[in-house]
Amino acid sequence: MRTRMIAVAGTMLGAMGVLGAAGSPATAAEQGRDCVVNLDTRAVTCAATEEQALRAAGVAASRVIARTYDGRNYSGAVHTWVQSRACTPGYDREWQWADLRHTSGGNWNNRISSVRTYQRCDVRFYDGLNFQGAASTWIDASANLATVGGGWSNRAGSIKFS
Ligand SMILES: [Ca+2]
Repeated sequence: MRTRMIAVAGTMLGAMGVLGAAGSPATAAEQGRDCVVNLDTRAVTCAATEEQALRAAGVAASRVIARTYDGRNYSGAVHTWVQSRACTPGYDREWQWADLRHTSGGNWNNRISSVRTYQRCDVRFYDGLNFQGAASTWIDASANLATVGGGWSNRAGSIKFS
């Protein structure tokens, strides 16, 4: 059994929703297309390139546990998911993101087309927000999510990491 606790996504997303409404959504796109999502703090930092976003976030590249891409073959805009620890070998859900509409890098619901994982982590996608609807298998990497069982290109609304 794992003892690690995950963030209470519902509460955090509620707070994020308020922030998003109060802030200027337009600035997210202006900040850049590539975003670093810190699963510890739930902070999202966007910049013109991933390297710049990591630097702006103050996060080492060694902390990356997954990258999700807009395009096939690990191309296009990227979300870089970072955490302070590696994943454990078993599958449950060590971290999660309940609503891909809220990543500060624009609306990423139904947009991810390829994915890579690191640090012993895999990802599981859910069709709907808040882990509703169909779920994918646990995925280590896929250059074309359309080929993953059931077809997962431009489909995920929420993600779990384990
Ligand atoms: Ca969906």
